[in-house]
Amino acid sequence: MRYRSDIRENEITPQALWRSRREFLKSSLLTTAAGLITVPFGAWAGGLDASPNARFKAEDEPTPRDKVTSYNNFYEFGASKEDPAQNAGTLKTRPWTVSVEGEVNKPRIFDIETLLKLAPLEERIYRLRCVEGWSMVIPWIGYSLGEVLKQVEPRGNAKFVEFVTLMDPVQMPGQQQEVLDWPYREGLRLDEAMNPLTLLTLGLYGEVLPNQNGAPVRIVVPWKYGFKSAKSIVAIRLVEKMPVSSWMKAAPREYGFYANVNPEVDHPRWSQARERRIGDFLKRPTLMFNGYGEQVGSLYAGMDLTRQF
Ligand SMILES: Nc1nc2c(c(=O)[nH]1)N[C@H]1C(S)=C(S)[C@@H](COP(=O)(O)O)O[C@H]1N2
Ligand SMILES: [Mo]
Repeated sequence: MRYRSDIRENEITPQALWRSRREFLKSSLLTTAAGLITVPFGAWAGGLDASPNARFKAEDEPTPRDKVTSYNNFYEFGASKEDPAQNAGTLKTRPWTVSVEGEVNKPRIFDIETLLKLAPLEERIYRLRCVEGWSMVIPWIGYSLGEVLKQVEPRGNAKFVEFVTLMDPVQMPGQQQEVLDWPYREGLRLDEAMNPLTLLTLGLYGEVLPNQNGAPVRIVVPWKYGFKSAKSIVAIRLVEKMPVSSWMKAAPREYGFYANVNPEVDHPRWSQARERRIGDFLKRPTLMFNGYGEQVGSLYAGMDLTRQF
């Protein structure tokens, strides 16, 4: 077997490395007696050991890694898709803490190193659907957000969870422009946040998150439009009242709190019936709840999804 340090930088692309690593994981699954396996990639700076979770694996072909890391929305680093990859180098991801606070019995500030070890890291291949009409398929690394929430013991009156991105106009020069009400804020209902699909995300394609994808820690909510998946978060607040997200504040008619992917409810400026998978030529139909209806449809029983968009 070959270790990262045996392979010369120019020999293989990161994507090929991810593939060979996946093959390696498969073969060790067959040969390891213990259920848990440790992959000896510690020498690989930036590498993360994660076991693929087959329960959360979109069958779609993953979007090439270079697209995932070069076509981004991250307004803190500029408004065009190329800006974050070019500008996010100013973000300092160590040291980093996430304060989990509010209506909880045991508020706690988690160091990023603690978060990396809080629960076994899983690889989950999720579809990501942006409200602008494009989508990707991304092999994320992380674990269910519920693992963190149960540690702080939410109180009975906690009904919503608010996510807050770092506020630092020097590291995040986009915050010097009043594009949004900074810091970027998003939110979920507590039952949505506790749904196992909601991922506390620390990496992608076998490595720690690149800055442009929300390093060192972000949320990924795959049945909602991409803007719900807040990047580079420093706080998770359990609250009684529905938080007002940055996008709701900027344009309440366009961005609702729920933002569930729904091909039947159009955005005022964009039809949501179809989407372009990055890399594809033709558009494909958008799926209700981005295809995750079986896991999350019951959360919205009885709700009028045209009004609570
Ligand atoms: N803090 C912050 N988080 C953010 C955004 C942003 O501008 N700032 N953009 C959102 C949008 S619109 C999308 S589509 C996804 C894109 O995630 P990706 O670049 O990792 O694909 O991030 C979301 N999270
Ligand atoms: Mo988006």
